[in-house]
Parts: sequence; C-alpha cells; structure tokens
Amino acid sequence: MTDLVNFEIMDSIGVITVNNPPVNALSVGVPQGIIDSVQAGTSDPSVKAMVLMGGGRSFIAGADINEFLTPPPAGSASLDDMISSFETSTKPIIAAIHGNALGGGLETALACHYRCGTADSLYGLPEVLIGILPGGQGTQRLPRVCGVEKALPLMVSGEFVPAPKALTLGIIDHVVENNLVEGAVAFAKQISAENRPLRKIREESVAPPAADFFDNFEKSIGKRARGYLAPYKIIECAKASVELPFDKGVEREKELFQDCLKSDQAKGLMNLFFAERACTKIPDVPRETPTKKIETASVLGAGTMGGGIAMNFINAGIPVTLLEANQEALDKGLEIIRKNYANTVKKGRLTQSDMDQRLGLITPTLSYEDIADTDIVVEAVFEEMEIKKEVFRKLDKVMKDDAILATNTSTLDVDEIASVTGRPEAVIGTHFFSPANVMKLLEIVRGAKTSKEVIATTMKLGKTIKKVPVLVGVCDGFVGNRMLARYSKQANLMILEGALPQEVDQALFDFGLAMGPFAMGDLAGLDVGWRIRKRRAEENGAFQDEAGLDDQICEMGRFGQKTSAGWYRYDPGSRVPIPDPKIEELIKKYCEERQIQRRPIEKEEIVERCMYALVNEGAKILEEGIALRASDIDVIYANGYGFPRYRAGPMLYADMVGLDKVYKTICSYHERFGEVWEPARLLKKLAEEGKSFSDI
Ligand code: 3H9
Repeated sequence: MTDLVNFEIMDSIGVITVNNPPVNALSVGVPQGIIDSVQAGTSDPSVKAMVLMGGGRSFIAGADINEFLTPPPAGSASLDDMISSFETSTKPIIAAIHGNALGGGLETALACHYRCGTADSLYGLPEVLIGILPGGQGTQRLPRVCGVEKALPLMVSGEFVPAPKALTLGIIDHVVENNLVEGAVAFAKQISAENRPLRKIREESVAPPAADFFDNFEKSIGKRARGYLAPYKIIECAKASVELPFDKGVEREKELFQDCLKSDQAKGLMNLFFAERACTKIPDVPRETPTKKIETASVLGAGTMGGGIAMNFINAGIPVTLLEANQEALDKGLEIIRKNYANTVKKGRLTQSDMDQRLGLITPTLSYEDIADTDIVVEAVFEEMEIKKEVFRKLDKVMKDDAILATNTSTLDVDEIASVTGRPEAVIGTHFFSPANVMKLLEIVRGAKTSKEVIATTMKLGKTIKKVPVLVGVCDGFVGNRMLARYSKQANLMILEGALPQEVDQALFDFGLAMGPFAMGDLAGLDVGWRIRKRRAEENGAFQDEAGLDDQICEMGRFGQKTSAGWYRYDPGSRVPIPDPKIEELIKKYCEERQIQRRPIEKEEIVERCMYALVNEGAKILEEGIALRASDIDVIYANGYGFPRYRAGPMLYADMVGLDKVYKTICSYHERFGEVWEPARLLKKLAEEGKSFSDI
C-alpha cells in the first residue's frame, strides 16, 4: 500500500494497519493508503472481512492538526473519500481500537460496519478543544449511535470516554480482552460466519429529544462556553442530525465546520495545542537527560499556597510531609485541605474513600528532621528574602544530598536564595498559581546554576502532578507577573485618566478574560500588595507622603472580597462585584485634588493599552531570554491568568493584529505617555522586518 498503511491477510481477514507515529493522525497519504487497502481486500476472493487498526501505541487520534494550519496541496484523498470507500465495500470492515480513537479517528471507526476495542481504549470527539467541530460526519453519526442527548454533551465537552462506557453507549460493539489483533480477527471471522448485515449507521435515524432539550443545553453551557464559537456550531449540527436526512445533515456539518475552521478562534486554539506541547521541550535539556526519582515530597508552610501545593502531590499519589512552624498553623492548614476535599466529595467528583486515602498520604510535622529524606522540598513560606534565605540555610543542612530544593517564590531572585546553600545546582523555582490545587500553570524557574538533571526532573514532575510546566528565567516577577505589572499599571492609569473600575473590567471581560484587574484584585486580596509596599517604603526610609489610590482603598479597611469591599462592594456572602459610588467619589476626589482632567475612555483603548502593555513586556522578556518562546508566554497566560484560550495568549494575539500595527501604536503611546511605553527592541525589529513572534 503506502509506508503509512500496511495490508496483510491473516486467516482470511484483511488486516489494515495505519503506521503514522506518534499518534496515527490522518495525515496526507493515510486516507489514500486505507482506500487502497480496502480495495485490495474487496477484490481478493480469499478475504472474508477486514480489520482496520493502528500500529504502535494507538488507533487514530484524528485529522493531522498541522494540516489545518498549513494546508497540504489539494487533490489528496480526504476523510470523506475514505468513508465512501467503506460504504461501498461489499465486505464487513471492523475497526479494532487500542489507545485512542479521537476526532477523525472515531469518525473513521463510526464509518466502519462494526467496532471493537481493548478494555483500556478511549473514545472522543475533542475537535471543540481546537476550535472546530467533528467534520468527518461525526456530528451526524454519533447521535445515531447513542442518541442526541448523550452525543451532544460529548461533542461539546470533548470528553474522552473509556471502553466500558463506550460499550454501553453503543460506540463499540465488543471489548477485546487479550491480544487486539487476534481478538479483532476472531470477531471479524464471527461476523463473516454469521453473515451479519453490513451495519450502516447513516441509514439509522435519531430519536427526537425532549422539546426543550436544545434550549436547556445551550443555557447550561452559557458560562463555560462564553465567547466560544464551536460549541454553538456543534449544537446546530446536533439539531441537523435530528431534523435532516443524513446526507443533508452532513452538508450542514460541512458548512459549519468551515465557519469554525476559518475563524481566528480555531487558529488560536490550534496554536495553543502545539504550544502546550512545545513548552516541555528545552533545547539544552534534551529528552534523554537523566532524571531523579521523586517518590516523596515535603512542603514547607501550610498556608493557602503550601496546602494547595501539598494537594497536588497527594492527588498524584506522592506522599507529602507538611512542615509548619507551630501546631496552630499546621492544624489550620490541614483543616483547609480537609475542607477542600470534603467540598469535592460533596459535589460528587471524589469518593469519600479516595478522600481518606489522599489525606492519609499527608504527614504533618513541626520538625525539619522529618523532611530530610524526602526527594523534593517545596518551600512556600512568607514572600520575604531574609526569611527564604533562613529557610534555605536550614534546608541545606538537613536535606539529603540528592534532594531538590524548590522555592515557590513569585518574585524573588532564585539565584540569591540558592547562594546561601552549598548546592545551588539543586535549587529551582516552582511558582504555583493560586489556588495551587486548581490552577494548571507551573512556572519553573531556572537559576543560573540549576543543574539540567534538576530541571528535567522538575519539568517531568510538573506533568506528573497534572500541571502545565513552563521553564522561565530569573527576573523580578518572572514571566507572568512581570508582564501583569505592566498591564495593571495601564489599568490603574486609565482609572486616573477617566475610566471607572467597572468599565475597565467590563472591557477586558468582553475581550474574553475571566475577569478584569480590579475584580481580580478584590479576589486575590488588596492588602497583600499594600503591606509589601508599606514595608518596602519603611525599609527604604521613605515616607509615603502621598498614598496611591489602591493604598487609600486599603487604608479604608477595604481589602477586597474578604472584607466585602474593595474596588467594588459585595453583598454578605456573595462574590458578585457591585460598583460602589463611594469608590467613584474617591477616584473623582483624588483626581480633582491633583487637577487631573478626566476624559471618557473607549473600550477599544482600554483593551489595546492593557494588551499592548503585556505584549511589549513579553517582547522584552523574549529579548532577554527569560522565556524560551513567544508561545511559552501564551501558555503561561492561557493557563495562569484567565486569558481566553481561543486567543491563545497575548503574543499570538499581537501576531494576529500584526506586529507592524502593534509597534506603531506603542510608539504613539510612547510619545503620548512617556517612558513606560518604550518599545521593545525585538518588537521594533520584527515589525520592521514584517515578521511575527511565531517566526522567531
Ligand atoms: C479532527 O480530527 C477533525 C475531523 O473531525 C475532521 C477532519 C475533516 N495532529 O499530546 P501528546 C502530536 S481534528 C497532529 O504529547 P499524549 C503532538 O503534537 C483532531 N499532531 O501525547 C505531539 O507532538 P510532539 C482531533 C498530533 O500521549 C505528539 O503527537 N483529535 C495530533 O499526551 C504526542 O502528543 C484531537 O484533537 C494530531 N491530531 O496524548 C486529538 N495529536 O511530540 C489531539 C497529537 O512533536 N491529540 N499530535 O510534541 C491529543 O489529544 C493527544 O495528543 C493524545 C495523546 C491524547 C492523542
């Protein structure tokens, strides 16, 4: 056939095997190879039936996503051509699945006459996660197999269904217990021997759902799918499966598929798909770099952050020793962890016995000696250099020789912390994001002397604890927070120039962010930054003769949600921000006292200034080598800062706007507002060369 597809006859069954590692995507050549194999099987009288399977670790993981971003030359056989070849086959074709049958892979299987799979195989239509919809007839076939009420949630969530559930849903007909090829060949022989009809899902109909099913479903995804295109297009496809004959439904699916495919959202999400995989590749730390075994961990500090970090380890089955300075703090921390799990149990997302088992993996202690033998220690004490140094001196003394010493600092210099130890090569930053048990992002901070083994081990550990690990270099705030400071500064300046907090937040929420900077400040607590600013002012011997607006708000006792008042006010027990006339008054008074002429600020300006501030700082970060790739910055923003995934992140957003335009606008801001807008040299260079960040 082709190198990509193999055909052989085993015991009167034609076995078609796709060999397109790593995931057997339906890249150019694969559909044609399968069509040729089906042709060979149908024309050979000795072949009674055919089995279609994947070589290596999986069946077919779908269309080749690279080919959506860079389409191959026209004319090659498509998924539809391949499906037609199944439908005109006079002999049964049986999909034999191990690993994953995803997207176009599941659509291929659903076009076969029968399907069998191994007990650990997985099934799904995850196209929605890359901004498109199942465009290989899947939206019309899946509802015919399991009913539209079950099919629609699967297609809109992109969830992977394990084999036993797939069997119950009718997605597969048979579970193969032992060897897949042998089991599938035996199943194919049985089908042939019983003369079973060639089942064609296209000829089946979809039972109409309850009258209000689609409306209710659409309402139910409103919050999750805000701003996204594909989920709503999938709903339209599902309606078509009920209302239209199969071929008409497929036509509708094709139109809607194209709407998604040509959208910026698909581009954003597909780029993010590859970015999230690229960020684990470190040029000077190759895949073969030896790693240390991490079988035990310890966390220093049982506060909100330390507790959340400990939960990550125990969720992954890694026992944790939790160290605190006093019993009261330790008890309090343990109680918060227990409550967190109890909430998950209440929501039905964890069983009581799983909760008990996880809590059983925590050993609380007040003694450094009890953590000495753990493979990694993550320090999550107060964010203060002297305190951290003190802790690291102790860790250096007590920890076993090959332990990794990690600091969860969010701003401090990892090299300075490492310098107080006799083993700076073992020191690394692990910057978790709050709440640490929920947020996916993990910035891994490489110090000047951190060893490659420690980097490789920590990156791997990041994946084990189900985080998205991104390697960054040492600088104030690392990547995420350093950029965020620029963004927040613009938001604050616009408040002084004429906008209100709710206007800034609304503009950014409408852009797609989970929340704007003022609502975010209230959620995180305004007092944290205020106390740091006050302490620094005292330490520097400076007097804060003129408090900033945010300091004045804190001085009024308004620390955010925890005091039911901050930039907004909150009804008791509620987290819904309500614009507060007192704050409006405060802002206006503040401006009057300083003779600041306020002006209306349009939504566009709000978004542009906040986004371009991120982009300009991101470019400086790239220039300095603090981030390895522009796409790493996007991964950081999508996973740690509530950036809309469908825009990937600020750097791809800038590429899509056009760096020329971004640069020109930043230059105009530079003239208008001064130094803070000094354009990054890299941005200037790329703009002048007509390039984008993704060209680097
Ligand atoms: C589709 O099917 C459209 C149709 O409905 C209609 C067509 C008309 N394409 O994730 P991993 C690469 S849309 C190209 O690290 P894992 C990936 O980039 C598709 N490449 O492994 C990586 O490369 P590298 C619907 C792909 O074991 C390598 O494979 N299907 C594709 O953790 C290993 O990936 C999907 O959306 C692809 N489709 O997870 C499934 N898939 O080594 C997307 C993977 O250079 N894929 N690669 O970094 C996945 O969800 C996961 O990759 C999978 C394996 C679960 C399969």
